[in-house]
Amino acid sequence: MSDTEICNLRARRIWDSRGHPTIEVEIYLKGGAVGRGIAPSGASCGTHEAKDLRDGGSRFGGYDVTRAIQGIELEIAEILKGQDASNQRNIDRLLIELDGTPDKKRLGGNATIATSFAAAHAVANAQNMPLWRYLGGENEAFLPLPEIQIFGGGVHANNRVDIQDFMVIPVGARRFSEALNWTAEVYIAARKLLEGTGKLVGVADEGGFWPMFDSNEDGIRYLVQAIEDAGFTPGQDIAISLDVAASEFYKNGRYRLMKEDADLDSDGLCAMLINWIERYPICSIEDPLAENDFDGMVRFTWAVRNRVQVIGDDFLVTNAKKIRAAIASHACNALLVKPNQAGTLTETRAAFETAKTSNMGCVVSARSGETEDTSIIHLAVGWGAPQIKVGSFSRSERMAKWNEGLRIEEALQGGFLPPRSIFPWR
Ligand code: 2PG
Ligand code: MG
Repeated sequence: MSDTEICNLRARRIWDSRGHPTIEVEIYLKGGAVGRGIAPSGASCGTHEAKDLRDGGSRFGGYDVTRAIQGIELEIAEILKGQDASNQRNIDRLLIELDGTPDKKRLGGNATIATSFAAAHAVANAQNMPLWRYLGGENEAFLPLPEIQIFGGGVHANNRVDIQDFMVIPVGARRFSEALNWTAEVYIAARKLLEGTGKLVGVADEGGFWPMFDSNEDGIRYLVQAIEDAGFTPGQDIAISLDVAASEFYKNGRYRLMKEDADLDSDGLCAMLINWIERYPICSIEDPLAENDFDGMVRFTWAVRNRVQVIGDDFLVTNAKKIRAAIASHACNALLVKPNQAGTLTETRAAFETAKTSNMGCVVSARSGETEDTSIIHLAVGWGAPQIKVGSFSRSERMAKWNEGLRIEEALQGGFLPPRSIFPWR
């Protein structure tokens, strides 16, 4: 082990795609290798996610991370020095025990996830392997099917529309690069379409267009049009996917949609979404109902079963226990995997494996606050996740991940997408 023994650890404040502070951790190994991990951050967060530790106050809008960095340098460094970085399970167990809280609020989930990733990167570097190969071992690797945001809304776009993400999934593509080629055409067509109607305001947090739609449904209509304008058949080549992020507009048991001027109960929102599913080529819906509307999720998933992928994001918060409960009640049929919701790689993997062994769909996901870090695509390839979402098709914190996928595809000399038969929307 001596080559992979941790001899030093450093943390620094760097800046994310929203201009907020975030944490970068470097782990130094005895054999000379170094690994770097960076914490992303969400805006539409689930209540039960691991908590970021932020300083509060007025500096940098309260987002500063000096306390979290101190915790890494004073406490985490102390317990990790001398440990074997290649024993990820042990590294993560030490982090969890040192933090000592159920949601990692003492040291911060941002501190633990950056450290956890840094350990994995350090060992991959020590073994001269790309991270995906280190995480995947000798397993036969494939590329994940991309899910790409075209229009942004919700809290990522000042609530201009209630639905958070209007996305595309190139369901007919055979290779990762082909999926991106098709997406590029749709993104360009969408811009042209919006510019022509004078509806374009700018781009939202994840790089999707930020348009002035008159209704939520307009977002879907424009997306269908953009797919057609780009020369594709909606539903067959490229399907639509929504992240409703419904917790964000759920208050006191009601769903308040500003754009529709509607005040709906759980059944009312389900009916509206099912109506869209019947009229548009929608293959996937994330967080259709609020994180604590468990019965609503069960009813919705039953109603659209075998037709649509129903993803739990805030609903499952990358937590194996919550996933088991959802599986037992058929409350959704796919998991969104966000490592910083769990706070360590080991817990993220446990969530992923729980979903996988129950034949749930799996989408590995970046956050709305990101950096140039590309670990997420390595994780998807290494673990064999069938899908990935990292935001839109612009802004370098997004493109860094897509471009890294192209490099991995080349390294795999084929890099095919998973067989269509594994997706729930067939
Ligand atoms: C989501 C994510 C990423 P955030 O809701 O799925 O799109 O957003 O990181 O703000 O939670
Ligand atoms: Mg989401």
